[in-house]
Amino acid sequence: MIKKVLIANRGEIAVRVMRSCYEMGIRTVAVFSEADRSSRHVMYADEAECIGPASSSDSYLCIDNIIAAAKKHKADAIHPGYGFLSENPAFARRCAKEGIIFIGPSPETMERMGDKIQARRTMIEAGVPVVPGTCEMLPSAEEAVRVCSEIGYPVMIKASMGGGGKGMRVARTADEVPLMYEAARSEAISSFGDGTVYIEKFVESPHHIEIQILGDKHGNVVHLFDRECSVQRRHQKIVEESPSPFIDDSTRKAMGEAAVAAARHVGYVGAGTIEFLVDGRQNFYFLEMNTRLQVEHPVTEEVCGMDLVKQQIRIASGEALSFRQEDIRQRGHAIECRICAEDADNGFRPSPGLIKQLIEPQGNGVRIDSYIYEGYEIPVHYDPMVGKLIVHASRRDYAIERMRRALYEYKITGLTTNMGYLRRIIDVPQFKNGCYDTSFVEANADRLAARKGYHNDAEDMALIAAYLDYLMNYEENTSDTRDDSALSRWRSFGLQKGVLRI
Ligand code: MV4
Repeated sequence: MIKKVLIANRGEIAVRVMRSCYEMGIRTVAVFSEADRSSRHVMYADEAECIGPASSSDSYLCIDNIIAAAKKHKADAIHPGYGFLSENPAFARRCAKEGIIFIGPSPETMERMGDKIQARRTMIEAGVPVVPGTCEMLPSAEEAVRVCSEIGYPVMIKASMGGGGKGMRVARTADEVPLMYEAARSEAISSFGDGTVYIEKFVESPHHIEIQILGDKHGNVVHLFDRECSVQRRHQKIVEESPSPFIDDSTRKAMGEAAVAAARHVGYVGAGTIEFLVDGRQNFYFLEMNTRLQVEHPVTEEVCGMDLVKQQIRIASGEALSFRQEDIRQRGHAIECRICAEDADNGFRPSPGLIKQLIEPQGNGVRIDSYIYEGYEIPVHYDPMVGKLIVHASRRDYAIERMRRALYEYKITGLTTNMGYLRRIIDVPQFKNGCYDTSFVEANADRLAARKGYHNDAEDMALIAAYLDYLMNYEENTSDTRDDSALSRWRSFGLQKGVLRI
């Protein structure tokens, strides 16, 4: 029985994990850096321990300090969240050595999936489709040219220890290969200390679709269907949804089965994600396996009606899954928007600062996983994501309307966030009709940019009129004298412009 969990993380995910712990009667221990003393995950925990200075490498990435905190507070288990040490096999191994349960898969599985060449080999063994390419390391640029010409152009040269877009280059002709080979290699060496690269056929404008899986210690494996994650910018996801509006039910079924086969083949224990590239004709190829809980897990929770953190904890305690594949259904549609303290109009520069005012959306089908509060100062040292807005509705079009409503209800002042950018995304026709792939953000860059000089005089006048209309009629009420049609026209205009919130 797990009685106390230390959360080796910060921010919204630390709070998210604690919520499930409390519902299970489990005590929580927060760890925090000196920059995080006033962070909500520290207030929310039963116990808390400072593990070092602001710099992540001296605190949230410091295995010794985290283990020391776990021992001091007598934690039975550690939940790593995402990022930081969540996919670090050395950390999982150290937990085992110290007699602490690591809430996640075995270090061997993490190692196997962390090495992309090994992961590709494993998936081929498991009968899961991979992108055509190599499963050996390439000793030289000349060898790379030979292999690429066999595969056919364009190709992608990728770092074996990479992932998330680092150490990756496209070569469209044989001439480009030596340069791209060296570029991928040197980036891999400087980022991962390992210059091993491999080659894949380049899939043009793919969809990024992933399958959530759960495996227990008794050999049971199920999948929790798909998440569409194609709204990305520089390998950072911005909006995710489940189910994917792109794939049909037969592809969905085949991807689910492939993901289960993959997890079974490695004896996967815990929650994991199999990422696939899906081309325009719905051919899918294994890309990577993530051996952690992901940022976008809530959309799966909403449609499957499941708490993934509770499942992780039950699995780690040795319990068998209490449901079979046939018991899991996708109900309705869920969308998540990542709220970030960054300036989308100025190159997505991080813009940390003091939260002056915070009004969060509420109501039917709205969920917020966040950690900020009024008066909180977002530290400069960590990820700019301050929270996630998740909506659930019976259908995709209703979910989009709900997301739109919630994004206009949301108010964060004192710093710049990407709220305006998110509001623009949900109004892009390709997003609305579900016809988008990973080229979406780039392809719609003009539409998504906050246009300078957009507010011309006529529009400013209209905004002022909308606001006066709102003040005079809406608040004063007297429904017998109010011109409802004019009011609603001004209101919807004001809402559209982001001036009115209700
Ligand atoms: C690819 C690809 C096309 N063909 N591999 C980007 C992140 C890393 N996990 C793998 N990535 C890609 N691999 C082949 N063979 C295109 C991408 C890619 C991408 C993938 C998923 C989501 C967004 C992306 C944006 C650019 C490139």
